[in-house]
Amino acid sequence: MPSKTSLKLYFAPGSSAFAPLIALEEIGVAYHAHRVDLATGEQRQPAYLKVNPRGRVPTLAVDGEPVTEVLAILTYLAQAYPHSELLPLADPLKLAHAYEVMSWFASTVHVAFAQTTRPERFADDETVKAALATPGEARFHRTLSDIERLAQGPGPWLLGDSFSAVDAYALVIWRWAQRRSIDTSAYPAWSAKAARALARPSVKRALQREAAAKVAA
Ligand SMILES: N[C@@H](CCC(=O)N[C@@H](CS)C(=O)NCC(=O)O)C(=O)O
Repeated sequence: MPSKTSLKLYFAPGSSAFAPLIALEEIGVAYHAHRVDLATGEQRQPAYLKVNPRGRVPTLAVDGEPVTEVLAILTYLAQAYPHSELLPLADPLKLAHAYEVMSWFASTVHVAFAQTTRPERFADDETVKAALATPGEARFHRTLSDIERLAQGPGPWLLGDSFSAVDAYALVIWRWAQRRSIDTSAYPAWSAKAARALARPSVKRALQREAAAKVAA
């Protein structure tokens, strides 16, 4: 059914859109990658706001119909392309644990990171914005320790035996930690799982796709 579906991913390099980019590469389906230039504020321009009124990436347009939010996009891809086994769809308890982790990534880890990088989301006053950075950094660090505990679970991947959307989403956070020059060797179990994920051909292709996409392609 979805083989003829047109898929267009609006993304920005280094953003949370990396998770759906990896998912698309895992699936092996044809898609168009449209880079949104966050630095120049393209996400707040009328043309993009028609696609995603919240002015954020990622957005996946499915036959022209936009789906926003990382979690929703990963869910769509996992269900529309079950051969990719991006989520343990047949095991309700395992699936619940996958959502447990991914919704925590979206609601807590991403928000802690944004407190340091996008203080304008939380306050208008410049003093308040500056004051948010230090506790945001501390909260982000605490979430990384939580991911390390998660990574200490059995198996080569975060959900155990199989690579999943959870591993793809965790790589987003891994890159954010590196971007903030955090010493990731402090998280040995997560380091091993992240290195294994980074070695996957799909992840390598996603990185190449990010690097190759031109603004407004
Ligand atoms: N809850 C959203 C968060 C999306 C989000 O915050 N994306 C960031 C990039 S990681 C963004 O678009 N930032 C641009 C901005 O804030 O102007 C999701 O999970 O998709």
